[in-house]
Amino acid sequence: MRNRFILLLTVFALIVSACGSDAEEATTTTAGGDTTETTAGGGGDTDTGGQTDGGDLLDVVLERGELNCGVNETLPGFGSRDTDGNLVGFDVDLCRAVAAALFGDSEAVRYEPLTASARFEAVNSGLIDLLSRNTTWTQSRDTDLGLDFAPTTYYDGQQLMAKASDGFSSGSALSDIEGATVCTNAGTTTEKNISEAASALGVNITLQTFEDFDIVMENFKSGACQVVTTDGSGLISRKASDPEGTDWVVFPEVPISKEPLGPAYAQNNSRFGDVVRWTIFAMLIAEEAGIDSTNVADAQANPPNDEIGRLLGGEGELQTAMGIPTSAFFDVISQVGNYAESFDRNLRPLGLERGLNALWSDGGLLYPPPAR
Ligand SMILES: N[C@@H](CCC(=O)N[C@@H](CS)C(=O)NCC(=O)O)C(=O)O
Repeated sequence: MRNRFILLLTVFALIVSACGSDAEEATTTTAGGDTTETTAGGGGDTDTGGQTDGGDLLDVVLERGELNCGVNETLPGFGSRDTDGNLVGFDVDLCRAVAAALFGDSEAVRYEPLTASARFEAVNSGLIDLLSRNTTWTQSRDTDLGLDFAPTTYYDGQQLMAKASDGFSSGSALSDIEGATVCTNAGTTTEKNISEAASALGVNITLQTFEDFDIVMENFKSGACQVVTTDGSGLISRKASDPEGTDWVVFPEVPISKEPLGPAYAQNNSRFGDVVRWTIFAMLIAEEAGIDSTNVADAQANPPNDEIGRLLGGEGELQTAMGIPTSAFFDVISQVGNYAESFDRNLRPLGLERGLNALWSDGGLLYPPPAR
C-alpha cells in the first residue's frame, strides 16, 4: 500500500514537473519490476478501422493525378526539410518513386508531415494514400489497425542514447541506467519495448513520452531525461545533425527490438499495394544489375533480354497489367535512382552503413523477387 502511494506520488510529481508549455503532451510511466502506465495525450495504436469506401485506391489516386504521402519532417536522412524548405530523405524518396511509377512524375506528390501518433489515423481517414514514415511493421498494425504493409525498406532495431558527460560510454548498456528517466515519443513501438526490456532485466526506469520528438530531444538536452530511446537510425540521425551530438553516445548493445521499417497503406487495396511493392523491388533489382539514374537511359535504349529489359518496358504488359505505364520503372530509376542511390544520398552522410540493408548477394536481407 505504502509502495503504491509512493509510486503514485512519483508519477504525479513527474507529470507536474513536465508541465511546461508541452505539459498536456507529456505522459509518464514508471517501469521496473513493477510497470505502471498512465496515458495522457499522445495517442497510439488505436483501432480506427480501415478505409473501405471511395473506390479502389489505385483508381482514385490515378484519377487525382497526385499521391498523398504521409512523411516525417523532423528526422534528417529519412524525412526533413532542406535549406529551400523542400522535403528530402529516404522515406520521402519512396513517395517520389511511387509517384514516378504512377504518373511518370516524381514531383506529383502532396506531402503530409505527420507525428508518430497521428500517422495511422491519417491512413484510415483517407487523408493520405501512402504512409512512408519510419514505421515498424507489427502484427497488430497489420491485422487490427486497418493497414497493409509493403516490403521492409530499412531493417532497424531500437537502441538507447545518453551523454558522455553523464558518465555513459560506448560500452554502456540498458543494465547501466537504473533509476534514469528515459524519454521517447508517444504512439510508437519504442515506448512499449523499453518498458518490457527494462522489466525483464529488473531495471527501474521512469518512462516519459511526448507527442513530438523535438520535445523529447529538448528534454534530453536539458537533462530532464538522462536517456533517449528510439530506432537506432533515429538516434544516429539526431546525433549527426545536432551540434551537441558530439557528447552523445548510442549504446552499442544488440538492439532491444526488431524494427522492420517500411511503407503502409489502407488494407484491402492490393492493386495500389502492388505498385508500391514493385516500385521498391524495381529499385532493388536495378541495384542488383548495376543500373542507376546515370545509365538507365542507355539500358532502355539497348534493353537487355532479361528482367532489366522487362522492367524498363521490354514486355510492357507487365506494367500495363498493373494499371501503370510501360515506362513506370524507367521513370522511377531515372528520376529517383536505385535503392543504393537513395541510401547513399540520404543515409550514408549520417554515418549509417548498409549492414542488414545490403542486398542478399552482399550478405544483407534485401531479396527482391524476379521481374517476370
Ligand atoms: N519505428 C517506430 C518509431 C517511429 C518514430 O516515430 N520514431 C521517432 C524517432 S526516430 C520519430 O520519428 N520522431 C519524429 C517525430 O515524431 O516527429 C514505430 O513505428 O513506432
